[in-house]
Amino acid sequence: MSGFKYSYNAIVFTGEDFVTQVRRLSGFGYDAIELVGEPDWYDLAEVRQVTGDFGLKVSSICSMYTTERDLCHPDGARRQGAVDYCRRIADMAADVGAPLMIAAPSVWNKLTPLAPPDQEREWAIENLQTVGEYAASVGVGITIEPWNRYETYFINRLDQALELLAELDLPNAGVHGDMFHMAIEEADIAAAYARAGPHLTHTHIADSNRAAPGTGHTDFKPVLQSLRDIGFDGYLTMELLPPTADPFGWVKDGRAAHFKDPYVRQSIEYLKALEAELT
Ligand code: LER
Ligand code: MN
Repeated sequence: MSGFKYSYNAIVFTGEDFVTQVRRLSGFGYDAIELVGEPDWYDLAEVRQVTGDFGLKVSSICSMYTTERDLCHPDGARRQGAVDYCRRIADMAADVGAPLMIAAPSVWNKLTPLAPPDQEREWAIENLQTVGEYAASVGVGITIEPWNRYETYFINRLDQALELLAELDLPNAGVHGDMFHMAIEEADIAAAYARAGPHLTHTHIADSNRAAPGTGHTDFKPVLQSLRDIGFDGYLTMELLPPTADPFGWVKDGRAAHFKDPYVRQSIEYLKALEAELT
């Protein structure tokens, strides 16, 4: 059995030059970087060049679902804007050789529906289908990410994401389990991953406090064992964020400095040590 592949979400590196980001991840033994789904933040030719130089891959694009990008908004123009945004992200992924883009059926901080929930669900399915077909046409997969109840009213657990997936006709689609959300919403993270089985195509890894593995109260060993047992061959992607509703503020003013070298190093060392103990 080959080892896990490790990636790191670059959101906490925002503002840093790209070479520094890639050099750090490569230096600490990562296989890949997850880019922020803001195509205008990157020079994609530079991304290809620098990742190639350092032997790093782009694992995925973490789409950013702001209120303007709601696939199930009652305003048709807004829904179309969201589809257009997702198409740009699929193109971005294809341009940098990333196999996956993250898809969320609704947007961050939408805690109650703006239209009858069944109607919003229908729009979400219709538009995920459109986005997924486009992504397939450029060789990219989509992976559906549930968020906890304080970030969305819609899809909070992996079983709900699997139900949504079953309503799509997309061979390139799967589900994505973010351990921070799962620590809030799932009864048992390892069991939820096991139930997703071959449909699990991506993970966001974090401890219960959304900090580096080993700093909170999540028990990682059974979770990693579960991923090993289902033959998960996607990326273990750290998505670590500061303990605040204003993560970008912390990143900007330097309060998130420990999410760079210290957490980049601690995360992979902690997980690789546990990985070595798996059966
Ligand atoms: C994105 O990957 C995520 O997990 C959400 O919490 C974004 O707000
Ligand atoms: Mn996430």
